[in-house]
Amino acid sequence: MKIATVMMVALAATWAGTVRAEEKSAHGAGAKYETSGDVLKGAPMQQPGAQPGPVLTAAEFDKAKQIYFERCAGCHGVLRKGATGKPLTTDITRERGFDALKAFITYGSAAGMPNWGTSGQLTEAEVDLMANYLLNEPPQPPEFGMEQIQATWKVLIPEDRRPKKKMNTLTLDNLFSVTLRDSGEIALIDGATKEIVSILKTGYAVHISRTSASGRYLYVIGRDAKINLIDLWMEKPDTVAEIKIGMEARSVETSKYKGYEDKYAIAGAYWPPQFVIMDGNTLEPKKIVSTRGMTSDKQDYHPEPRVASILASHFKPEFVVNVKETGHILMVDYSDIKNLRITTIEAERFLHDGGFDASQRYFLVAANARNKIAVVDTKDSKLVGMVEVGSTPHPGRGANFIHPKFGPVWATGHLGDDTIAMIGTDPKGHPKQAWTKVGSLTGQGGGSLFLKTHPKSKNLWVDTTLNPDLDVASSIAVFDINNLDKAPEVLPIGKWAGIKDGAPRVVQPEYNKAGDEVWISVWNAKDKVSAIVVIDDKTRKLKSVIKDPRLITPTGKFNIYNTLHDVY
Ligand code: DHE
Repeated sequence: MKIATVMMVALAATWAGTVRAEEKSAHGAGAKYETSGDVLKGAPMQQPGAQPGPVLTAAEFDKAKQIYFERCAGCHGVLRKGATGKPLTTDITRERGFDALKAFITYGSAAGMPNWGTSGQLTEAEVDLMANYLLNEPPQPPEFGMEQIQATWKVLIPEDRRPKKKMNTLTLDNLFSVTLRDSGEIALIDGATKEIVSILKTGYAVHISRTSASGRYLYVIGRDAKINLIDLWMEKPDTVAEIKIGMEARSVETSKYKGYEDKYAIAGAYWPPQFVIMDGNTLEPKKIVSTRGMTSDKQDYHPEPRVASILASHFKPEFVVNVKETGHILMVDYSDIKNLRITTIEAERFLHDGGFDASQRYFLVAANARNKIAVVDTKDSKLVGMVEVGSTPHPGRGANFIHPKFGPVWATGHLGDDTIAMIGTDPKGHPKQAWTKVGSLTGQGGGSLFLKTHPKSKNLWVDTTLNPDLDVASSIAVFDINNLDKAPEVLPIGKWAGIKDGAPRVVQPEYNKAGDEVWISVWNAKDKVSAIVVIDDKTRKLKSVIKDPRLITPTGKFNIYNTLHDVY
């Protein structure tokens, strides 16, 4: 366990290294985790003109650009100004020189740089090419302003031609929107029958689904920043509007405050660094806000601060927008978007994912590369806590439950170690514990991405999707909330799925509406069989396995009711 944990610390820093070389070459599921800039590799970018760096032919430039956006941009940034990886601007690379860069790319570093050369993932010629590429100025992908966004906007079914009431017999509250990552689709699956209701074409590798406040509309966003607005009231739910809000994106949300239900949608982009507010019913783009600016700590300019998670406040007409590289949490007041008011909260750099506490007043978000959780009071729009946790926290939206001793807590797992940190969230009833780490559970290992519970459940489910040991990655740990000292039960979900071929990993537990079933994805490579395994929450026994040739690379699953009401 110890060795595996130490390995994880180094590997998680790269967010990709958890995958063994042979799985990488077979395009195993875990190989997909690192932010790749995959979409940007094909974007038109001018090769910077004459400069002191080595001359690259157009073909060499194109190849190096592709490698850079597939393998390096996620950590070092599109413009190489640095993110979780070190900056690689030419003032630095030219000072270091070709030989040092070549050695660095070949052998990697203890700080988390993968050994691209010695692992065989890049040939020696490719390593040379990349060292030369880094000695040249970085090319810049195009901007994506209102003109470009408008040009992608389509209302396929105008509002006056949409149904006035629900036209199908689906139980929408218990419908699941499932990301089919590598087929560019989502599946809508009925929670009771476990049958696929329909498969809808979407953007490239949808990241998340979110539900409008009325429960009628579903918003899904692809990595290529394409949003589909899906009307669940139609006889056969389908896309009624679509738009692209940038070139790379991960987050979408919708206004939930009383009086603003379904009124606005918001999406955040990785490139260009911006968020866009849209009409909730048509996706008509209304306002683009750039996130370029100063970092919260050193107050240095950052040219590409990506927009990570976005949540909708239940206490004010505000969106909570987390800006990764600057470490600012923006409380964006949508009550008057012509005179937009934004409260900028200084939090911590490398904000990523997070969710509300059980009262839905406090928002907890991971500053993952800083091993911290920032806590914002969404009623007062203020930072109220900064909690040191384990190595590279990754909560998804986290899990809320009642700790037998410390009362209400919110928990996160970690990529870099085997712990699950519990943070007190009850400033009134348990003021001493509020916004402190009250305890830590020991899970199966590092590489955890998501954990989940439900107000009606006594179980806490923790995945270990990116653990290097495939047995660990394909099983899930279940803790008894009433007896947290007890070791977790480990359920071999991958085995229960009965998949013989490939290296399937288990990812993202999600409850049904009643809180008595847990749905878990068994995520295999694109050309292999994947599945969703449904477990009875009370007995922890297998209830059903959803398998279908159309279920290609299922990852995130979003129960309509739980997503809408922030139940987790
Ligand atoms: Fe995610 C949430 C970014 C890789 C599955 N992911 C998020 C959020 C962000 C993010 C910013 C929060 C959105 C929100 O709440 O508004 N994810 C990134 C990356 O940058 C990263 C590391 C690399 C990349 O290139 O995308 C990455 N994510 C992955 C995966 O490889 C996963 C496991 C599979 C997949 O489908 O791509 C994955 N991410 C998810 C899921 C959520 C998510 C399922 C939503 C969890 C939830 O319960 O809300």
